[in-house]
Amino acid sequence: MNKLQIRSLEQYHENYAQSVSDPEAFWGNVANEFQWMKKWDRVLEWNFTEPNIQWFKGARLNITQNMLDRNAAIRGDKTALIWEPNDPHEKSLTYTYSELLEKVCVFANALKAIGIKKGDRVCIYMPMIPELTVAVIACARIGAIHSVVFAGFSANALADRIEDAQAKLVITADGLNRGAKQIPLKRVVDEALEHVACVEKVIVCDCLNWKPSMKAGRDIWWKDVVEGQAIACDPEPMDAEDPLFILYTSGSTGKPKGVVHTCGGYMVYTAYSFQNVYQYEEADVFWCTADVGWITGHSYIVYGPLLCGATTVMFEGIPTYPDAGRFWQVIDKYGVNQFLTAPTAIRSLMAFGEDHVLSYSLDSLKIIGTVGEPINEEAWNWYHVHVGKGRCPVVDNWWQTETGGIMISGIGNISPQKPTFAGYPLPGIQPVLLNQEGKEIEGADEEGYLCIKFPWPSILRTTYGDHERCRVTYFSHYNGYYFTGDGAKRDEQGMYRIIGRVDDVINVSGHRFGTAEIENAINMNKLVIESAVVGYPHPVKGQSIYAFVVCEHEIPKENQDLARGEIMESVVAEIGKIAIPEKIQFVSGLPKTRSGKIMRRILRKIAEGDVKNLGDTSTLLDPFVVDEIVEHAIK
Ligand code: 6R9
Repeated sequence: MNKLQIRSLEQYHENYAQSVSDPEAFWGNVANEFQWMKKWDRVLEWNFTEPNIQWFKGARLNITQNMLDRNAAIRGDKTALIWEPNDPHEKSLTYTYSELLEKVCVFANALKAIGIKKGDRVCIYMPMIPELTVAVIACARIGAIHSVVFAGFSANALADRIEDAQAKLVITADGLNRGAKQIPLKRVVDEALEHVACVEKVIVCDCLNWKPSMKAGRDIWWKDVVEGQAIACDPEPMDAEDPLFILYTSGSTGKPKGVVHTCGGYMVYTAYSFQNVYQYEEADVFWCTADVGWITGHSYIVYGPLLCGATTVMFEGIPTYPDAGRFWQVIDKYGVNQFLTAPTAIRSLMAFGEDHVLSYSLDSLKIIGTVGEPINEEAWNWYHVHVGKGRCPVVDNWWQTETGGIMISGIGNISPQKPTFAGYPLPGIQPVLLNQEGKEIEGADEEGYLCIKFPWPSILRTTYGDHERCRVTYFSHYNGYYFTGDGAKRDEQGMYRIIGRVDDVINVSGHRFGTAEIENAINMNKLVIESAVVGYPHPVKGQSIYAFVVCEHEIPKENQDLARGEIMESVVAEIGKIAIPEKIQFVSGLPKTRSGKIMRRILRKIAEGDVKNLGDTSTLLDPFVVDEIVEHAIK
């Protein structure tokens, strides 16, 4: 993929200009670096009204042929995947390109043997073990659509996602390791499947030697399905616009939606963005600490790096186990050259002081990245000074599940860096800032709604089973634009700083939640009549969740902690531990307008502790509820 690499700032500007003046020529040229079973008839056809976006129309390919067969042929003995276990004393594992190809083919054949075909949906609910990566790629090999669900989600959340995608198969494990804890997974799957009818088979990988109960006729061990399978499996020819995967993500309203990415465009863009942002060179080792259950893991642990023939590290553990030096120890152990993590991880490690990071050399590092949420200046500086030793550029990668790949970011050591600024758009990305009226804001030092006015190859195509929802959510706010849901600012050099969500999405430790989704979970509790949830700034998590809850009966002070515990249980059951509100305040009513809309603006101010600036409360149905809420607000 080196041919795709931008080598200077001048070249970046040239490429960017070409990508805007002639996008078809630009992306056609990039796409020519891949293996296609049949080339496209047309590079791009699109409109943002329906929306209908098609890249490389008429082309046929298999993304796994580009990740594995092509690389196995030219660098077969190069390490493709390094797996580092949760426990540093346990043995790590490595797979060369040839070995990974074989593992994927064997499992792909196993999937076929149990009746999984092109177009079938497969739900993957697994620990961060090599089999997860193998399962993902094996689905793509045979054209089955994977839907990976992060293993921290609850049985109900998992059931919703399985049901929505109508998955035929679930792939899971007995349980997972997370620091000093072990967490059951098979049990969660069993519970989820009590409520869904579409699943025919469950493949269970043995990770903890727990021997969970297996349902006859439905559940099969991983080792048994792969037994005797052939080590070759032809890659299924796919249309460029056939779905590759579904990944559920939260928005302002309703239940999480299944974002759909397709084969051709996602391949071209994840490889292109990986190669450029991280300036990957043949002998480099790349490590992204995300979980494969999120888009960052899909694009920058699995697809992007393997498409580029890279060595990618997959880490089972957490940053603080057995101690807060774990990341740095792993970097030294493998000589990691490019490292990507989240601001929340950086902030949590900062809290342990510098000694941990100073005990390791980190000499191998060349580029360090951050992703998932806005990074504050203090964390940026700590990362730059103590991890990057002032020598490695910090690339701040702004993008979304829906965008498939990095959109605005530093490019290695080529583009300028400015703390808290993501930087310039990658070639092919045309961001604009819009004002309230939907007019483009020109000039520097302006803030507005961040939208994109032209498609790029890995833009989402639809939301699974509900195209109208995709249109309404992303393409109807401002005519002719993809709306990101983020606010941003542009400086005089044209660099972008992402300010955060402007909609009802809360970002807790880089995880996205819709306020409606959490309120729905809280309201499931029998004590509760209604609730309103807002985000407020948190020193480590970025944002935390504050819930204002109205109960059927007033809860006496001495029983409030118990009631809080029960409400948290409801959230754990509906979504998972990751969505627990940090603060729960019982209130007698919520501030509503005369038309019945909850005024979140006011609740947000209260949650932030900024009660002097509540703004205009005159349109409230009952202004007195605000006084009561302010008086008992949780500090
Ligand atoms: C890749 C990913 C997307 C939302 C996005 C924005 C926030 C992500 C960011 C960032 C500031 C960055 N976000 N990266 N904000 N700077 N570098 O995280 O996808 O889970 O879908 O979240 O995360 O608010 O809209 P996803």
